[in-house]
Order: sequence, then C-alpha cells, then structure tokens
Amino acid sequence: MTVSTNPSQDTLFKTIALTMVVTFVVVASTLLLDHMIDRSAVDAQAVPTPSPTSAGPSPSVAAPASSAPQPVRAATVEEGEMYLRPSASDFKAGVIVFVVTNGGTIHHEFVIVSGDPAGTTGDAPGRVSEVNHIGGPNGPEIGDIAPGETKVLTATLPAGTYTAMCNLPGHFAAGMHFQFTVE
Ligand SMILES: [Cu+2]
Repeated sequence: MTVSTNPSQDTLFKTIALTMVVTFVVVASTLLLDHMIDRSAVDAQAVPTPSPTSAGPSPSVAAPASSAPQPVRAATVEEGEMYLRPSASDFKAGVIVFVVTNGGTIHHEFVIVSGDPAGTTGDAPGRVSEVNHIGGPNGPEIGDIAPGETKVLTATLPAGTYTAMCNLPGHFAAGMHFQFTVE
C-alpha cells in the first residue's frame, strides 16, 4: 500500500518538479531574451541618437534656456566689500524672497528702490536717494547685516525695474548695487 503510493507520489512530484523547472527555464530564457532584445534595441537606438543630439538638437535645446531665463521668485544675494551679487536678476511679480548673506568684514545693508537712484542725493553724504523705496520710506530693506550674517527679505513687487543696494555712505558708489526686473 505504502510502497505503491510512494512511487506514484514520486512520479507525480517528479512530473510537477520537471514541469516547474521546464516552465521556469522557458520563462526565464524568454525574459532574458526579451531583456537582451530590449537592450540591443536600446543600444541600437542609443548609438545614432547621441551624434544628432550633440550635432544639432542640443544647441537648439540649450539656446532657449540661456537666451530666455525663466523669472524666479527667490534669489540669494552675496554682498561684501564692495559688491552685491544676486543669483538672479529677472523675477516673477508677486512675493519675492531675497536671502542676503554678508560675506564681507564690515556691516552692510540691503535696500530695494524702484528705478535707478544713481546720481541722486540721499539724506547723508555718500548716500543715494531712497525716495523710491517700495511702499514708502520704510519699505523693503534690511537695515543691518553683520559680517557672516544671513538675513531674509520678503517683498511684494509689481512689474517694473528696481535697484537693490547697500546705501551706507559711499557703498552705493563703490559698487554695492544691482538692477533687477520684475515681470
Ligand atoms: Cu555696504
């Protein structure tokens, strides 16, 4: 009884096992073949693609990005003696964030006025006028940034041309300003 059952079970198991192995091998080889065909197809496509890309389409793709930078909503500004360097100069109208870091060795400030104050007279020698301060005399500025300090200025600006500057005596004239546009 047990002797006759065991061989038939063995045969059944062997059949199942063989079927599974054959199925596995077929599936695996099919997948492997598919994979190889896919890869060779990709490789075959990949070979001609780079040469046209580097020869033709690549410059035309890069051209719009470089000729027409997208306006942004935030920028970092590095300032020091005697410079003011923004990471962007074309902004999108609305809330704009300036993250200003004083990398210099003396105190500086960060003031935004509309237009170009160059050549105007401020309230003290060596300063330019801040009459075009956005939103009134106290409109967006960071009055004091210590050496090594980073401060954030958030301003809501409509479309226009603006000047950001440090208006400590002599600093504007020394080069601490840049113009930017909001569109
Ligand atoms: Cu300054």
